[in-house]
Amino acid sequence: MSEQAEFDQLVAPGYPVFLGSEIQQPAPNAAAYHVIPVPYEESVSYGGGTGDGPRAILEASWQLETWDGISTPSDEGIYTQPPVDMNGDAATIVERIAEATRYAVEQGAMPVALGGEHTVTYGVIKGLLAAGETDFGVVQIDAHADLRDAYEGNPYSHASVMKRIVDHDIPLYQLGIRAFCHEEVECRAAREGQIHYQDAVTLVPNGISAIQLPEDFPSKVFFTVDIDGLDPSVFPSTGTPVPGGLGWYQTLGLFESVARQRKIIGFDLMEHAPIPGFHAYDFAASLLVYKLMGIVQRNR
Ligand SMILES: [Mn+2]
Repeated sequence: MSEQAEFDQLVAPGYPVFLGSEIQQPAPNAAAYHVIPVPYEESVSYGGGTGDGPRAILEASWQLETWDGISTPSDEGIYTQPPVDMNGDAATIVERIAEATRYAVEQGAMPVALGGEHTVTYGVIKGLLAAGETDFGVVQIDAHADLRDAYEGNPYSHASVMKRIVDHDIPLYQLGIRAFCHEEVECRAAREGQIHYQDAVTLVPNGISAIQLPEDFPSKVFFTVDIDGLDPSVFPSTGTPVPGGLGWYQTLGLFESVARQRKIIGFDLMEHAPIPGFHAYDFAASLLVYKLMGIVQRNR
């Protein structure tokens, strides 16, 4: 594709630096954020294409303004890592994702992972643990609970990622869920006090854009955004879209309400599956990533 020649700052063939049209790639230890591209697509259950998500988000980021309308997150330094190597089995790849995340933390940066399917988040959480992070919870925006112990026999399925995480005794707060199975409802019940939630049926019809975390929720939060948590009218670019999802401003508001109450130690955007010819969704995904950086910057 000849358009690729326009990208003069690449971290690997086809992988432009995030916002590389506006900023120079800083040294890894001089950035507040490490963008980690993870083109993982293995356990897809319906529509495919998440493996192309990180590249599309990075390309679209060259159309962003550095001023996000309120502040300039890029002033703090954004370093884009090379994409995580996707050779090998799921367990191997999860370990590599963990290693990339640990490297980000050790360089003093906040990991910002771009998927790829939601399984990637498990690797990021393992990386935070390996880097010595303790006393953190996970807040999840998603259409699906992802609490199955395994899906189609695969414990590394994107439909099981939150189960892997709560199995590490990490507290979880779920937002926008609207597709479950019985096993997932039972998992929530069995882990009352560990798993909290405000489902889409509560948030969306009532226009709720802020939550109050429980008092005993950890002081630090990793925030995972499955793009299908937003409504398909905003992001049809995902493998398993479900109607009745969160709006754009509602998503930003929910994230900000958490950032005001707790220290955000990283976030991710998963399950973006570009639709060829519809670059609006790639741009929206890159804008969402940048807006979340801005919220982190202003609430630090
Ligand atoms: Mn998910």
